[in-house]
Amino acid sequence: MPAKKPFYITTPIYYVNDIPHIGHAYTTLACDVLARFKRLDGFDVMFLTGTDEHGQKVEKSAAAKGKAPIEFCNEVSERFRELAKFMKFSNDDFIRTTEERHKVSCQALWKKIEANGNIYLDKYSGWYSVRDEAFYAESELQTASNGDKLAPTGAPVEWVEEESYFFKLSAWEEKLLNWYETLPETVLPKSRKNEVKSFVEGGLRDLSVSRTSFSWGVPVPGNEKHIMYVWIDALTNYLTGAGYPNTDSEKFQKFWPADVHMVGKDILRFHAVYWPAFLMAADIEPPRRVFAHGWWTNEGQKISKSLGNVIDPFEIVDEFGLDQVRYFLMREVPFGNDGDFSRTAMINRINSDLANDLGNLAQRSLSMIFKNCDGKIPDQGQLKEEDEKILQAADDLLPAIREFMDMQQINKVLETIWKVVSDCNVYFAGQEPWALKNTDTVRMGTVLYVTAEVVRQIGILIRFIMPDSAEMLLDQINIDGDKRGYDQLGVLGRLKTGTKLDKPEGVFPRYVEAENK
Ligand code: ME8
Repeated sequence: MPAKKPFYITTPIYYVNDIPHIGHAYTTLACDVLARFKRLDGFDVMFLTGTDEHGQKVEKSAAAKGKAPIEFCNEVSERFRELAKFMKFSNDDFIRTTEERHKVSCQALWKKIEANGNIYLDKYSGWYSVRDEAFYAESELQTASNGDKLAPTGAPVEWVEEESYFFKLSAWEEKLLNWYETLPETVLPKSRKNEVKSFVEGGLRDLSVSRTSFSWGVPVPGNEKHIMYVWIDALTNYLTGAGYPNTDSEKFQKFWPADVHMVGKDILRFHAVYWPAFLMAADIEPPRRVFAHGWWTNEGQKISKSLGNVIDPFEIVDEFGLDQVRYFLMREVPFGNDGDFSRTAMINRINSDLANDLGNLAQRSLSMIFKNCDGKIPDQGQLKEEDEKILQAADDLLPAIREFMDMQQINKVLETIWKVVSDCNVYFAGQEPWALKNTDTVRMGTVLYVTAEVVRQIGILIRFIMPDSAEMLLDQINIDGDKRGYDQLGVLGRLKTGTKLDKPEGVFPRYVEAENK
């Protein structure tokens, strides 16, 4: 058997200054969905997530809670691991930047960049925002109504003057501009690539990459009073996860460069400008792609702690169901665009796409088979044109959704699948198998066979998005575990006549508001 093709996907590592919210769950979910899809499609996947635990912001948050930084990090990081379990994220590893393996990796990368002549010691004087952990030029700042200077994100800034190491970012403009044009697309969506390109075309200044005014971080090798800038530390997690600095290891050889770094649009510049420049400066290949997704608001409002409208992923999953939330988040918004979380939209998706469309299709067809065909999948019989047409539509799904997945157009994948669900409902209603019960049981068998076959294929195809519900559905049709992949044995195969059904149970319940129950 040929070796499986590797696929390495990463989430941002989340700051532990705050507990996880819907935004963090969203990014990791998108990666989980991509990772599961690729595994089902025969790839050897490594999916990495984790927590970003160093820097001034975390140090201050720990102090505000009266805790030692590491004690504080342990607690909040644990909450992110709980979320991953709770939402059935299939990450292969969870990295914490406070781990020894990561310190070793950061220091090795630093030394390599320095040995290549890309780091020099100077003095930084300028603006810094602890909340954003970012340096800003005077020209980028806004002035608040009280006269205070603010970062473009609205975060407070402070004046910093200290000795600092600098990374020669200015030397990498041309190489970066070339990298953006490497195909297949290195930065997506395209609008984001254009943003990043014009930022680079506007000229890059060297970047301060160490601080001396606090100690919570990775020391600079050879000059330990300097702590590495938290972003060089954080970005290096992607290398650490692949086994760096063991570049000869099987793992590193297999998984580097990463296939997709998934990020929110807020941190695109770090990933699509600084990170590839750091890597190229260390003679390491940059990632194959950075994808920046959009921003969620809550019922039209910016999500923020001060507005008290933070959406807790644990709560919404408890209320609506895990697969329902997974489906909603991936379906509601064109992936890459901003999206608005609203209860009405969530309930509509659950009741219309899941309960009415897919749920009813499965329940009606499988119940009819259970009652009228001795609980077994009937003979396919003689296929008519309309039968062939709907089967062909299902067979065409995999190649179509592969293409969308390669561009991370997750919502398009779901739209494409649901178009076949809806066409199959039209087919089923049009064929009226219930009316054939007393007139033509052979034809009834064909219609039920065809519908069950489409349900089987959809059941396999949706495993990456709604793992539990898909398994329940496939269990009811008694599909073997090894016949649930995206291959000839699985989705590309055919349902076997005579397969015994379990009593069909609705897999996608309707959501009923509590007061109407
Ligand atoms: O930036 N909508 O960590 P962070 C969508 N540690 N996504 C959202 C969101 C929202 N309203 N809010 C947060 C950091 N996110 C750094 C990253 S990586 C080397 C270091 C998601 O805890 C989105 O993915 O602030 C965003 O990029 C990320 O959380 C920011 O997480």
